[in-house]
Amino acid sequence: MSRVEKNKKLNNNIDLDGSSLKISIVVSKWNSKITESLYNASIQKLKKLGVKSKNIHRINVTGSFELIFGCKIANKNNPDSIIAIGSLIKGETKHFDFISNAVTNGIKDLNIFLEIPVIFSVLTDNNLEQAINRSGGKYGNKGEEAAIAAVEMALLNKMYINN
Ligand code: DLZ
Repeated sequence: MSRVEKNKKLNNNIDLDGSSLKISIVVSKWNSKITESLYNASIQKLKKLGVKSKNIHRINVTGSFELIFGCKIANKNNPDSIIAIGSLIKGETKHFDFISNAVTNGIKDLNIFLEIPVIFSVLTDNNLEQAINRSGGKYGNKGEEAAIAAVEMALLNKMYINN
């Protein structure tokens, strides 16, 4: 199949076949009820897309701020993509803003400097209810979207490396 044909399929989300992929997932332990829901949805979706259990590796980190370094550790295992999962919930101090900005920028930097995609699956919510709604509640589960992005971007990357 030509690159153009492959790209067309990818753009239409057809045949997202993850069976050849190795994916790392870095999970923050802060607000673990939320991050575990995101993780479980990601895993389920990755498996539906054909990623083999033996090719999915998990690393736990202390909080969302540590996701950046966690991704650097995960990268040593040579994955095809990395999913960073965290949940930041606004408190009464400015910590939320500092950490949200740092994590967003840190993961952006990883996408610039690493040779593989790092998927941003960090919820930034005003309260717990909003976080629940986006991790399996009325707005679905963002972990699933992260899994699709991880497979799609890894395949896109491989397509260009291999051709
Ligand atoms: C300190 C902190 C605070 C206040 N809130 C959160 C949060 O809502 N979500 C999260 O993932 N982590 C939080 N943390 C912890 C920081 O991410 C980090 O683990 C610590 O500042 C130690 O570097």
